Amino acid sequence: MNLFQNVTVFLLVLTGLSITGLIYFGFTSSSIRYKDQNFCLKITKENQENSQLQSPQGLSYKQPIVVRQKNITIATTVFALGKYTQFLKVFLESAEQNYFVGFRVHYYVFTDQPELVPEVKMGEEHNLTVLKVPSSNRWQDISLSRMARLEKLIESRLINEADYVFSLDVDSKFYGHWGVETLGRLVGVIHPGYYLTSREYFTYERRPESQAFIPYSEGDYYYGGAVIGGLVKDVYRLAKTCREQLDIDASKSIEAAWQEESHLNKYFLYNKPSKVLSPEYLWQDQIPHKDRVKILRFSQIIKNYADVRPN
Ligand code: UD2
Repeated sequence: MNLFQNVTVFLLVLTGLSITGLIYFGFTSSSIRYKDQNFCLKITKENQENSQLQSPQGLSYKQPIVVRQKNITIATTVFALGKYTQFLKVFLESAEQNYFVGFRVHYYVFTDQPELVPEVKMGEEHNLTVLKVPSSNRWQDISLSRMARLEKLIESRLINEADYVFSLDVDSKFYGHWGVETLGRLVGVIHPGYYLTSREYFTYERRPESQAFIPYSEGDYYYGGAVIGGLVKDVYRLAKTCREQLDIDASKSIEAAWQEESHLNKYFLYNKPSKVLSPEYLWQDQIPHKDRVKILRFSQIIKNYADVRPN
């Protein structure tokens, strides 16, 4: 064999070995893949066999209902004494368009002149009870006596008659929907005049002699006294505590800067509301709202204090 023949033989042997090697590796790697697949298939099959998600017989049950109205009663107290009876018609008529429509609502109207409570057509499952109370010649007394009256009403009736309770100012109008989104254990609303204000400018009671005292370095929000709400037992605790604090102040001849609203703010500082409503839920007609709140829901109507208050 010459050199040329030797090289040819060598190359043929090398090619043969390479092909054999490739076939071998190809086979073994595909068999590994196959084994892997086999393993995976086995796992999947076992999973499927053990799966709780499979129901070969099918699942037979009623289609769930997305929206189900809660079977609840919302008591709503409103005070209209003296000339404030004139606000009842607009308050009630606008409430009937917007306020918990489709839910059971029971209004309790406290007034010194039951004969002036207007006839307003109530929606389905909406009722109104008029409760006569003595007149008062100081508006401050009317405003702050609401806590004591709310406390008594809850004790005597609401504890058995309602799930939630709201106490609302009567000199107001509903402009938009007010529904279950406002419900919570304890509900407060941010006063429309103070939602951009830093706490040292809040009109909290600043005299340490008053039970409503809040120092300048404390406070979350300035809450409006026009809207208080929540579960009956939580509002009861609030009304009872504020009434007790008001009594202590009265025994010391101190009246907080904003009557029961000051005590409410003190209460909310230590007993945080579980839900804080935005000023959409308590605006004032005299403040332009377009650039500030998207939806106006409840707003104080413009009134001349000198004309409507007894003092
Ligand atoms: C603020 C509060 C109010 C209350 C008051 C305390 C807001 C928007 N308003 O409103 O809730 O805390 O300060 O001083 O947060 N009322 C009568 N007859 C009267 C006087 C008052 O029925 O002669 C009742 C009525 O339900 C009225 C409520 O008391 O809505 C509050 O009195 P207000 O509206 O005169 O008090 P105001 O506007 O200073």
